[in-house]
Amino acid sequence: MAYKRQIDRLPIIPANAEVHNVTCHYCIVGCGYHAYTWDVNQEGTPAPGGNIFGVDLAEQQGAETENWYAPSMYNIVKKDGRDVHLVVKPDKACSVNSGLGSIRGARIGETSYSQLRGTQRQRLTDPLVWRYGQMQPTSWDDALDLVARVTAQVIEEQGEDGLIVSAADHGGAGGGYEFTWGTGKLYFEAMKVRNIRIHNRPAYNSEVHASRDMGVGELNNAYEDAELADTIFVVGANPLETQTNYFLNHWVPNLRGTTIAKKRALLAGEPHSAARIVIVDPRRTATVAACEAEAGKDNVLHLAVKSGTDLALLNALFTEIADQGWTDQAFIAASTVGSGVTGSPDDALTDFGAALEACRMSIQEAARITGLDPADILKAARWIGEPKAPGVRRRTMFAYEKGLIWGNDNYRTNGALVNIALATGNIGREGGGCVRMGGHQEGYVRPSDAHVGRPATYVDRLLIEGKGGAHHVWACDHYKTTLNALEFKRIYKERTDKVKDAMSAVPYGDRKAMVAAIAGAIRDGGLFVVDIDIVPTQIGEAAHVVLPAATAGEIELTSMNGERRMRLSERYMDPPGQARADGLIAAGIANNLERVLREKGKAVQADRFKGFDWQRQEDVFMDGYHRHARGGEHVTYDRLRAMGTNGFQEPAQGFANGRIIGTKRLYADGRFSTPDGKARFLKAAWRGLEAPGKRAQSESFAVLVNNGRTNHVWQSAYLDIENALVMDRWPYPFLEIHPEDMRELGVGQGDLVEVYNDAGSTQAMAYPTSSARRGETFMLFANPAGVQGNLVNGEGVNELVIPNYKQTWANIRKLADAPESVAHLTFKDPHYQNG
Ligand code: MGD
Ligand code: F3S
Repeated sequence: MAYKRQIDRLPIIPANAEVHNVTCHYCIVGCGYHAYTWDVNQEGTPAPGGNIFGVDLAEQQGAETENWYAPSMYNIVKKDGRDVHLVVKPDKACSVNSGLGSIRGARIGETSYSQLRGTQRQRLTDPLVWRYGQMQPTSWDDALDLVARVTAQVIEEQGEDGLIVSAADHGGAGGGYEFTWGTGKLYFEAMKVRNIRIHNRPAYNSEVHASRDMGVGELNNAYEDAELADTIFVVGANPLETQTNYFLNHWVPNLRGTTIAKKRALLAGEPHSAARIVIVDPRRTATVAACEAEAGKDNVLHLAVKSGTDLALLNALFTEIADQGWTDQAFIAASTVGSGVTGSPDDALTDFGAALEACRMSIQEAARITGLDPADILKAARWIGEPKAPGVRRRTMFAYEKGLIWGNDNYRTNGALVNIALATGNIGREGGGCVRMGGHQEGYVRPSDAHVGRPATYVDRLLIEGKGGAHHVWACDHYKTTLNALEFKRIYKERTDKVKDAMSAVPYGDRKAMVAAIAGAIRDGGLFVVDIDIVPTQIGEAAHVVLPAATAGEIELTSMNGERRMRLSERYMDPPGQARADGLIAAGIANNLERVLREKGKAVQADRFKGFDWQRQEDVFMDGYHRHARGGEHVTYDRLRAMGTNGFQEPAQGFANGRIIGTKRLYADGRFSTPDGKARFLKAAWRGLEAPGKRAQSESFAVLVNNGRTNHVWQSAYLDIENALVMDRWPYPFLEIHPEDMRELGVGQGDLVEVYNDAGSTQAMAYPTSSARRGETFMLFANPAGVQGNLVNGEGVNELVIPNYKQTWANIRKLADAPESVAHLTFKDPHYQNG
């Protein structure tokens, strides 16, 4: 049966409920919410004085009323040890979402830990250690002592390169600036760890190196720019499903023409109309369908490129725009480097003319490579660059995400898009910007990572090769989110089992013998793993110590969204059991390392672990962000609290009249993030499928396995696996296939299929999709019940170790008829339709 919440009555929020500022901890957009808590034995009344809304709830409320909440926003949780009602509800006054929720954020309430209502009961509550053949709960002191002793032993035997670290670098649910500062101070200041990687990729690197090298930080505009743009040009992103309220609250009004009055007021003296949009994506997405419905088909151009050929398209657009004279010569002269300046060893970073020559591509050639109609490429060039009236430049906003970032030739393709934005003078200007759409919120402040080097170490390969002795894993699950995932898992299990077996052979209480046994197993190729997470993960099953972290709502934390909007998300409930903030866990590891090193007589080494005497999140923030972030000196918790759900846009410029003064858009003064303030263009010639093995795979296997996100599911489904709504809809990762391809394969809707190639195999559930192109499938990524990364060969990375997931080819065979767990599913086209 399809999912039902079975709730017939919800309590009214009383007038005296406590109100807390909350930033949705899921995606980059960072919608503003309020959390309301009040004693479990109380409830409000319909009378205006008896409820938080101050209205008579006995009367019918208007269609757009704020005076309600949904069952998914509700729970009963613990606060300061007492049971309280909890409602987490979108805030209409937040400029990001204006009261909109998403299918993810509007469930923050029901995805909270509740012993009374049984939600998220899988949360980790106590430190766990491998003891007598299983994971057993223990105290923080016991667990941290073991972590410190084994880590110190590994460093003694192998140096700091023997310690491998996987650490998230995000805000939101990942723990915010406090998380990155805590872990950063531990691994980059007290230690100089080089073998470190980030949560979603196998090395410690930027996903947008090219844009940064060119002097263009990747989050450079304001969400308002999507309302002011004449054209939005978006590559490899599906914002309706992945940045939902940014799309609904800022793009759609512009596409509908409802922001014209705002445009007139802000951009006087220019003609204005509803925006046009160009979407570059090999498949027809929910975003394409929604744009057509909202803007009308004539204002939407879907460029369904052949997978991985964006660079050819972008270079042809750059060439056409330049040849037509649609470039902004004044901007190029004032804000970009002149000829002869390079700034990169291979001359790739350069001036406009040299870059244009290197990138030059004809429309015909691009049409051949991309499979597009030449007339559509010309149309896109016009929509981007053609002046909207004589002498009045078109305002074009450029956006991209994983279809580009996790696609073919990341560095050059990223640079090729920035080339067009710079050439048309569209960065630092209202209605412009060249931005990644982003994933999760950001919250990065760490000591210098310069020692990591470039290219950074391919950490997952090191682990597969048997290198390293200890692995600290912070909020990552490589089993679901790496490439070459089957092989990774096989070797990782083998190595960690060696340590488990050694541990099982000595009494746990004999610490000396235990550390010696672990060290012996490591010398024999074993790996000792400490997993720090909020929930049990698949990689966590291999761990020897598991440390329970607290998450948003349970601790105070700060983060910024896709327009650099920083907020303080306040604590409104208790963490489960003994769970602690990540920053404080990092401090615990540091304090224990200091103690153990002193015991070993290594005073100089021990001294490096001083300075972790934090008691609260705010201490971590003041030590990290306040002292080290650009403009951080103006920012404190109290000031942020006063700025509510709107916060300010980073970097902070000052503090006046009780408000932090922010920065609406970067580069508005025409100066970029380079030593001389001038942006660079990039020589980015097309070179086919760049990552090793991709071309051969494309020629040897029958179907493209394009892959990515869907609206319901958040990341690797780490909270969703215990959420009935999501699991009811997607018990298995879907594989969208054209119905004719299904017929030829003998596969019916909901059947389980094996997808396999030279790198590995995985499984998915067939979902007939008539808008899919023949031979091109789309699989839900990073799913616990079928890992797409199993199909991506280990060499499938660019020269800076950014994985190429999107270009994957494989064969398909049927495994089983649709199981009972999918019998209730609808297989209708999920896209919203015209008319
Ligand atoms: P994806 O689905 O990974 O999401 O946000 P997006 O990048 O929007 O990929 C986007 C599109 O890339 C897909 O539609 C795919 O068809 C297209 N694509 C594939 N190959 C190519 C190609 O060769 N060229 C082009 N031009 N396009 C291609 C990702 C973002 O989403 C991120 S990074 C995170 S961390 C967040 N995760 C997330 C989530 O898990 N669930 C939901 N619902 N929202 C999320 N928001 C964030
Ligand atoms: Fe949350 Fe808003 Fe994204 S509600 S999931 S931040 S679109």
